Amino acid sequence: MRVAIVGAGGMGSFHARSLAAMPDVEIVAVADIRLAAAQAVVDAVGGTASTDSVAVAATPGLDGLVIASPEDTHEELVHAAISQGTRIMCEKPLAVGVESCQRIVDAELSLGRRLLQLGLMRVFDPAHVQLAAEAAKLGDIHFVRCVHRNRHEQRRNAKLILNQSVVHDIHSLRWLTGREIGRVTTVVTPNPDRVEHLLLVAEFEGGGYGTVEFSEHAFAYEVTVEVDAELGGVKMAPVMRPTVRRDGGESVHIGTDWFARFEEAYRAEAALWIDSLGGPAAIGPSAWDGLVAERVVQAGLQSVHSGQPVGLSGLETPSLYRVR
Ligand code: ISE
Repeated sequence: MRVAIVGAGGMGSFHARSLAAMPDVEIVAVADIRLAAAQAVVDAVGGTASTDSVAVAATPGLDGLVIASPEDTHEELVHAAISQGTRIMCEKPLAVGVESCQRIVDAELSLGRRLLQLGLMRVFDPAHVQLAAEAAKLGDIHFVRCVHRNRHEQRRNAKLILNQSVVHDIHSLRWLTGREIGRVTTVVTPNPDRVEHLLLVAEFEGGGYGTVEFSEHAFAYEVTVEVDAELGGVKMAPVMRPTVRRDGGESVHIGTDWFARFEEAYRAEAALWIDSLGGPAAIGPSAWDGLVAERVVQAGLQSVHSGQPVGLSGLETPSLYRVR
């Protein structure tokens, strides 16, 4: 499989290394606006370094393209790859703005084929998968609580936090319940330009609530989910970590970055993608999931600014996207 990677930051270089370790995968190009970053990845995995991401995305004859560049570049890169019929693994968010996401969905709809797998990789995380399997046995889901703690140094605004981080939890809410979100209320502290904490309350179509509690500068990186359902509830299993006993104390190191926490999920996600390249169409989280999540993100943002709940009009899922 001839694969190119656009974006040589943390995520792009992680994907490049795990893909290069798979049998039958050849990394043919790595693009980044910083040539040195692209070259550093090429030095580790092979291929050619470039600063022209769009040209790399539009390379004829690729089996797959990984898009791990900043989100405002995604739309152009996705269309460049789609124009060549190239399969795509695109990091979340799909794109910024509902219209951009809609144009990507429209491009797949007019092809009549899914080419894109979206990086909403919680669905590959063993702890999430176990939780989903148990929740599915407990009847109607009434409530889902997602807690997402980051340990970021930088200060992000509400738009970036919703698009880059909370988008994962929005997908978890939809995936776990199989329901769409009909109304969103979001509050932040201390203010939308510099968020420390964000609380998003989602009301599902057909009943039930979900919450996302997000913290930007927490003590560690931590993602957990709890579900309450008709017959009981499920709490996500704690990640297995050793308890270290030393100097009269016991401690568990939780860690501060998502690569370590979700390493297995990222690898499973990439393995599924490579496997799917031998089949007729992309599987896993889709461009449609990206569009729906972006609608919730934008509604959430509107709510942050208006202080009011924001309703989302119902959408009919096109048949191309009905099987997940
Ligand atoms: C980061 O970009 C990720 O994708 C992580 O999964 C997420 O938990 C984190 O909040 C984001 O900043």
